[in-house]
Amino acid sequence: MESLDLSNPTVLAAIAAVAALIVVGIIIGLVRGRKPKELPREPPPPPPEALAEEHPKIEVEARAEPTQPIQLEDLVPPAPPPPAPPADLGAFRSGLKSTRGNLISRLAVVFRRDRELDVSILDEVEEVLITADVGVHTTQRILEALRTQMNEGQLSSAADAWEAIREEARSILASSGQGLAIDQSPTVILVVGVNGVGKTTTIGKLASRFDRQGKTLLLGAGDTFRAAAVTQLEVWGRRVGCEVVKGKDRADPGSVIFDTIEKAKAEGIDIVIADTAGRLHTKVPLMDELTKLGRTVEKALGRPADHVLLVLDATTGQNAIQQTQLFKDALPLSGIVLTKLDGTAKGGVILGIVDQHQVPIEFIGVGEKVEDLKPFGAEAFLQALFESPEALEPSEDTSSAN
Ligand SMILES: Nc1nc2c(ncn2[C@@H]2O[C@H](COP(=O)(O)OP(=O)(O)OP(=O)(O)O)[C@@H](O)[C@H]2O)c(=O)[nH]1
Ligand SMILES: [Mg+2]
Repeated sequence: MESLDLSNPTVLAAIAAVAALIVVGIIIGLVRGRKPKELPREPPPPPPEALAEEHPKIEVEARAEPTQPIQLEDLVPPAPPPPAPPADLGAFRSGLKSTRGNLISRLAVVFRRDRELDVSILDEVEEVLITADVGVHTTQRILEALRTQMNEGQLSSAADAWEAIREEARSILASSGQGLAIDQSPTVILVVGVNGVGKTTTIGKLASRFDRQGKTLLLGAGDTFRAAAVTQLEVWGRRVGCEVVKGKDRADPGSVIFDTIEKAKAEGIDIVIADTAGRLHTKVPLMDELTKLGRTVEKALGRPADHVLLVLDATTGQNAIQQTQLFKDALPLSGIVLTKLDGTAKGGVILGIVDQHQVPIEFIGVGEKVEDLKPFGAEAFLQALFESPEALEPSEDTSSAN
């Protein structure tokens, strides 16, 4: 075997190349054989849903071979729309403007923001509620609720006490504003109340409301005390386009209402609304006459009147609470219409009437125009009356207006 000529540069270069190859091979072997060092790992990519939450615009791809890209809306239910403001809130706001000045603004002064809550505040609340015609009975109920919650440590701020009063009002009014069921043909509505409270006007406004709902109507001129009362009802009848049944001058109201119901039955009329007198020309007390009228309706209809609406004038304040008692003793009242809330500061009387007599408010009158009769809505009433946060700001004018 021929020996290598180490002086030959070609041979030397070949040996160097082989040696270099061997060294590289050894290094690679060493590196592969070593346990790999733990390197900090990148976090796994977030699931598509998480990406979608961070970036709502990103379309989420389904993992398993989607045919259609899934939209975010498919995964996240849409947010509920904000609650709509109660119907007729504007009318309640303007109708209760003076009451807010009398009741709420004065309460706001009692509950001024920086004031410490202690039992001495109750005397001031009592004075405001009483003078705002809420009535003794209901004032005591509200004070009792405040006292109990204070003693139990549930009220820590003026805003809490404010909310407690509002809650008590809400619970008093819970049964009001359910609406009049019109599910009999004819449905008979008897309208009662002392003279001048707005009975005939309310009948006209109600008739117009039902007419717009497509109901057929017949009005009964049961107030035979004044000839003008019949004429007034006839004017409304013409305006609405419905007939009015009337008797002779000073006729027996019962006979007029009997005839009205008979006619409505014969003609398939949807609704009978009967007017009544607020005072009488006979020696018979009004309440006895009304009780008798209730029996007459029952005789003609085969059942008691479907609705007996007591009309009360809000400007009479406490008197309205007493009137409710008198009429309640004469007839089973199904609801109250509180008129003339516009321009009176005595709207707080609503709470007293409903709380003391457990008769619901069904409509309020906030003006003389036909559209000024509004179905009572407890939420609209509370919102318009207790509107916050400005309701908590003491009002400049806290004088009691009427
Ligand atoms: N401002 C205002 N006035 C009203 C409202 N409701 C009725 N009135 C007015 O009150 C007055 C008396 O209304 P009427 O409907 O005649 O009262 P009534 O109870 O039928 O009276 P009598 O037939 O005498 O018993 C009228 O001038 C009406 O326009 C109301 O909600 N607001
Ligand atoms: Mg009248």
